[in-house]
Amino acid sequence: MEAGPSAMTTTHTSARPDAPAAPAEPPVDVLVIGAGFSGLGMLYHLLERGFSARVVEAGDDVGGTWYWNRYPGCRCDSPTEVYQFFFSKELLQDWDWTHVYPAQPEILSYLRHVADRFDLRRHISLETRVRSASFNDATGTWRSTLDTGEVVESRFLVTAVGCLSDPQVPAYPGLENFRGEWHHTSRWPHSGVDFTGKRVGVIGTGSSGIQVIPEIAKEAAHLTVFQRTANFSFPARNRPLRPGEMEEFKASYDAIHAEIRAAKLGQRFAPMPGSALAVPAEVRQRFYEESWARGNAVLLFSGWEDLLTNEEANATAADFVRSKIAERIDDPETRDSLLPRNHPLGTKRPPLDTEYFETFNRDNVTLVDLRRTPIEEFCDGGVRVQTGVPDESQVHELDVLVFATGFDAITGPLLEIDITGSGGMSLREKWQDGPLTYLGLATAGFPNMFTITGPGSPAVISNMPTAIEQHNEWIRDCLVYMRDHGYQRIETSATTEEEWTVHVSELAQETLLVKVDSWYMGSNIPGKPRRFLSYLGGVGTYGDVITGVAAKDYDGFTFG
Ligand code: N01
Repeated sequence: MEAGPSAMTTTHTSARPDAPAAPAEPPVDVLVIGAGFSGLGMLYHLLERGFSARVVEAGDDVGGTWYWNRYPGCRCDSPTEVYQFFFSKELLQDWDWTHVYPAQPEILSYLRHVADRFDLRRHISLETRVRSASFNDATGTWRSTLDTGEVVESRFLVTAVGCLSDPQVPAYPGLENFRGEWHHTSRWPHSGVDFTGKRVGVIGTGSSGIQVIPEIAKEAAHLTVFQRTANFSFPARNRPLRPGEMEEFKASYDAIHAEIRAAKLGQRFAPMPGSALAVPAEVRQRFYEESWARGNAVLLFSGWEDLLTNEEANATAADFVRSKIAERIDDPETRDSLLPRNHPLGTKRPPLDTEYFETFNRDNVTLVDLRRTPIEEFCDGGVRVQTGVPDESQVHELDVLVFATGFDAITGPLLEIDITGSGGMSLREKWQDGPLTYLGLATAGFPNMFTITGPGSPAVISNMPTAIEQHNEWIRDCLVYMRDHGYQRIETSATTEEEWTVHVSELAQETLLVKVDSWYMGSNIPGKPRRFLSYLGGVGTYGDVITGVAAKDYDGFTFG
């Protein structure tokens, strides 16, 4: 085991859930909510710099996204050499990945290994949720109430709650009447689900649906896929790493790290300058063919920079991808429903797949196109859909129903916690028309609170661990700066966060992403303000911005 960070004092008191107790002991420096990539990395950095820290995690183990999402087929779609922590050279050298895109159990093992190797677990309370957190102006501390009834007082509150951790089940009536079992992909039973001989329905064809559908089809007696929006998907072309490949990565990690920190997507992809329309059609076609053969969304991520800003340019790539998808599907009617036509390529998060479209060529798989036959209700036997004939409906009989219906992204997990800032201001009320943040890291009126991968940061538009490490390091350095200067309190202002939020919005308005409904826009959640939630300037540029803020004595923040 590598020498772990030194043990720090943590403090807590017990209280009855109905009686908000006052903590008796001095506050812990930092309370971190969540023990996924963000929380584990944050904890490592805090302990390493001598802060006391406590992490509270709802799951019964660490892992975050990779703890909760255990559905068959679940795997990462960032290449393995970039999807990991870079904070420890020893960790990078010791850990061997097996595949270009590792499966969920492997990534979970990695995160468990990180927790053990750096002796992080003794600072983590598992199976515990933070119900509420409120800032006390008199003491300048946060007081957080856990679902155990315990109250934890901390000088700083850091949310590491993930961007896609608040799963959503559609509100069609009648789910309580369904006789079979149902599961959300993000709350998958640890014991697995046996589909053998069963009639299974999957609702949703985003990244999760596109991964789980081929796996269920191999096992179920019959699989019915309920599709509302046909999706562009790219073949992952996943494979085991070749002999010597891991050694090559290990020898190049410094260069890989520098590359992804400077890159727009935090990945080893870089868009080409110029317009897709400025080159001859044959040149475009050749590039698209070569990219397609490489797998992943290379065509989009390494393609011309106007693919996501110019509809005509985008159409050249979208037409190409549609033609490739069409080749993979035998039945003309099914093909017609599976071809994405209602949004430009890349405006919804592009999934990677393994044999997704080919799955619909199987005899035991049926596609239900919800644009033609919408869901009416869930019923005891399964899912009732309209048929297109007035007053006529049809029930798809099912034994198991799987919801791959996504998340209340980015703001959902934050607003699930009842967070109250200075003067009793509620975060839910403050953000009711949409989130306001400075750099996606802080929000005015909530002193000493940092939001890892919060709204207004690149996060979901990038390789998540790259974005997470940017935030982990920035927060660590900020706390060290405060300690060195004897500062107790940090906060941003309403003017500063307004300027940043407008900037984030202006960048988004230049793209096609704001024109479609997606979870990026919050439009998958009824009633959620429709607003692009992430920073599109890129991880490299964003890194320069937040480093520049720190270099100017945390420009945009005030200390007390
Ligand atoms: O969720 P989604 P997800 N009736 O929101 C449909 C990451 N991720 O869990 O498009 C019927 O993308 C909805 O239809 P529509 C990744 O960032 C990563 O798949 O809204 N259908 C859509 O088809 C990803 O983007 C990985 O019309 C309904 C689907 O459900 C993000 O997580 C793997 C419906 C939801 O798709 C979320 O992906 C998995 C309704 N009422 C996830 N409501 C990897 O890295 C929703 N749908 C590999």
